[in-house]
Amino acid sequence: MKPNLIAGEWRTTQDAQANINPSDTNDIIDHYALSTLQDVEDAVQAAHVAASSWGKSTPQQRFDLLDKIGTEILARKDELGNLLAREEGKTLPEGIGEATRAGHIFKFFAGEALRPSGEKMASVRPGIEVEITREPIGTVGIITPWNFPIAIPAWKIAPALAYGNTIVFKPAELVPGCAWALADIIHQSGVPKGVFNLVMGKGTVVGKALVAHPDVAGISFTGSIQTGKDIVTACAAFQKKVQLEMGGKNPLVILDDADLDTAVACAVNGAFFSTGQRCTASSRLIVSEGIHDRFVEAMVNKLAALKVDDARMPGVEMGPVVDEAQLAKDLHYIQQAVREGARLAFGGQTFERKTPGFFLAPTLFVETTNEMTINREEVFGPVASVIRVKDYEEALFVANDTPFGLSSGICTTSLKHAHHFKNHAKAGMVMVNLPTAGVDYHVPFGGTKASSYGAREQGSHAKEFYTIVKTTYIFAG
Ligand code: UN1
Repeated sequence: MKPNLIAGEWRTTQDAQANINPSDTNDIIDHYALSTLQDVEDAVQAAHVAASSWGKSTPQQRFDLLDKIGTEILARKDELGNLLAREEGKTLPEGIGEATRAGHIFKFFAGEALRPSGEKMASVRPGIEVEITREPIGTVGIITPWNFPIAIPAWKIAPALAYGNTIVFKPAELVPGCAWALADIIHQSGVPKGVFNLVMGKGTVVGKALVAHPDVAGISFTGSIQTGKDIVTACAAFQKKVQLEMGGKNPLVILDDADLDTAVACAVNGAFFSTGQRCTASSRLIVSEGIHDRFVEAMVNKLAALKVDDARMPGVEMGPVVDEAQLAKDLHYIQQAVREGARLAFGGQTFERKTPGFFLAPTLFVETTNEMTINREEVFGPVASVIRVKDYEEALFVANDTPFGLSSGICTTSLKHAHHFKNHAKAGMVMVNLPTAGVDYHVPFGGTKASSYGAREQGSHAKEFYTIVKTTYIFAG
């Protein structure tokens, strides 16, 4: 059994959970600790005790730790990428790419640790000086989803450490493998006892206890909308800082003047890479009528040629769905779309491969309206739908007509439309001639409306959540 990391020690639990490969359900990667409330309590206590000394650690100490972790992740990116592909079902290149991203994130925040920011100014009163500095918030609970098993933990853990916080990390139950490997790297890199704790297990046990614990000062969560809503309500009652990243129903607008190859490449990548299991996935393809038929034909040809199989097989372009429950959810949405009158242009069915896995064909609907359930709710699978529109104005209206606001894309060669879209898209991120998914690691990430809540993640903006401002007045005589 792979144990928890609590107060600098590896601790097993009585119960364990199996980590199953979604490309081959006969392949059990390992068993991982399944924590009790006592484990959470011990981890929070350890983090709480460690908070004062880590909060006063020097920028050099933090730089050295984060830099070492980043170096180790990058040195082991192939192995970590392989583990990621095996437990989550991303293709091997995607898995290695994600591990590389995690390494870069630690390197970025190593640099950030050396850049503590502050201001000093005169008071409005004579003889007084004012200083504005930032302090760590204390112990943070980090709760992460299954779809980015190493990058999302990295982009929460690295800034938490860089800005002087201690951590209790609860990874998604479906992907404890990468979380454990990352914890092992952090431990071996010399993180002081109690500064970083790993507590694996169920959201209903571990997550819930972290949210309610009085010694946890903040929660950073990425995951489903319902859980996010529950967390924000609970955090408000405890006056905790909270940062949420949740769903998306991201539009990709394709105008008549778009370069067709670019549009198809953006749509295939955005909607189907990582098996569409990204909150930034391009699930609504909003296509103007002059290019509509050519676009749909090119998409269908592309999807027919897409190689879907075991995530680690060479040349595979799309791996399986993550598990049986997610597959059932995807199929439910597909059936509902058909019932509501959407026309299936490609896919819609599961299929068999050599190994028993959760394989679903890339699925494209056409003749859909923005009111259909398939265009309102997040599927989180390899399913996209085309919405035909008259012109740019209608496209912009439909793009913004959603409860979500994470990422919004447009394919066009018109500077006028690209510029207007950039200024009027109601989303936290805008992509021009790029897929809605796939972001850099050194700039802020986050959305508007139902997609996000609280301060932005990533880049130097991450300090807004992981620090609190102190204003000091000094009477200098
Ligand atoms: C990306 O598109 O590169 O859960 C990142 C998600 C997002 C991360 C997307 N939080 O899909």
